[in-house]
Amino acid sequence: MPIERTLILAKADAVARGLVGEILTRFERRGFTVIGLKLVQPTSATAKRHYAEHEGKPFFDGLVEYITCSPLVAFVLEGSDVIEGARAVIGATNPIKAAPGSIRGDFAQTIGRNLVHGSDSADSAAREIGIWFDESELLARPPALASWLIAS
Ligand code: D4T
Repeated sequence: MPIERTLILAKADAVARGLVGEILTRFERRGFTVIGLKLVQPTSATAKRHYAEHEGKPFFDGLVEYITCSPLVAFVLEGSDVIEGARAVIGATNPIKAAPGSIRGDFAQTIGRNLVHGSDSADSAAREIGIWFDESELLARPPALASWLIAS
């Protein structure tokens, strides 16, 4: 079980609907640790960089408009297999197919307003964390405390 980091975005609709606390709680209850957190108004350039793999697709412009329309909350989670684990907490990309009990399955309806982003691989996580955070903004828990928390 590797200790990993992943980038989570609680997007514009999560902030507007007052769901940021609920979303953070879901990850914390699962045992993942928040090591960086900020409220950000994304620029179009940042949004395009984040979603670069989707450039040219029919939904790209709407996606950029959605995540730049108001502030979002970006955070970095650390924990055992957190990349896959956080994706499970978030649920399927299309909320209508997301399992009840997941964030999207409980709070979202449409793919164009799916509330949360979570990195989908170690490479994506490293790239995306670098877009939204400076390394100096990430405050890892000391390893002894991290293992004590997981063991409890
Ligand atoms: P994000 O990036 O929001 O966590 O979503 P996923 O990682 O779960 O899914 P993704 O990269 O395939 O899609 C990115 C983003 O684009 C929106 N989208 C996607 C859309 O509006 N229409 C579509 O047909 C697809 C495939 C939703 C998520």
